[in-house]
Amino acid sequence: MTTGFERFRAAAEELRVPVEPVRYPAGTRTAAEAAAAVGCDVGQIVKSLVFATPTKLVLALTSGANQVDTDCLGELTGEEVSLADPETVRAATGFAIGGTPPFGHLNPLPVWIDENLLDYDTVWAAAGTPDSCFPIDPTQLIAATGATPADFVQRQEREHTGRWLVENMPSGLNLELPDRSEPDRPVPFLGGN
Ligand code: 5CA
Repeated sequence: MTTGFERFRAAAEELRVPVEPVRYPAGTRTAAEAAAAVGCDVGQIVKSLVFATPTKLVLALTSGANQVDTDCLGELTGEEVSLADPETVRAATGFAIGGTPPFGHLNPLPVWIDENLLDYDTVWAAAGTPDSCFPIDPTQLIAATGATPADFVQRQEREHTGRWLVENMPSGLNLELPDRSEPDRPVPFLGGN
């Protein structure tokens, strides 16, 4: 029996998408595991998530740093969406959850891609098994999948404090952090809430 790894490689070849999948014995089942194995930012990991609407399935390629906002994805698809169950994912894509690649599926699905993935030169996606990934330029990933870039992820909670602002300033600004023993205070000029 062929493995998901071999089936993905064959499918990519058929689609003429050059890929170089790598196996990681430590496992890449989750985005966090994949990022640790590859040695990259978790935001660079592509989660290939299948969602079901009442009439169809869609694929949401989502940064490992983000969670899908199903209301946003529902607006994009025009119907309510929910995460597909594991049997549906396998039947539609030919691959199991944890190893589902972004393309090379049995039945190609409409694809949306989290625009945050475009911030990176290289992203890493599952290569058909929960112990493999392959690197790809996100623009090539869009070409290979026909994905539409969009914003469908949950907003990150932001701490509106002086410390958050200072820690996230471009380093060139050379601001000094306040003494860590001082409590953080809201920044008045933001009109803090
Ligand atoms: N190999 C990794 C990194 S590429 C991977 O495939 N990650 S993933 O995010 O695309 O696949 C795991 C995802 O499958 C989880 O984030 C979760 O959204 C989904 N999942 C896990 N268990 C279930 C389940 N029982 N039913 C539906 N979806 C599930």
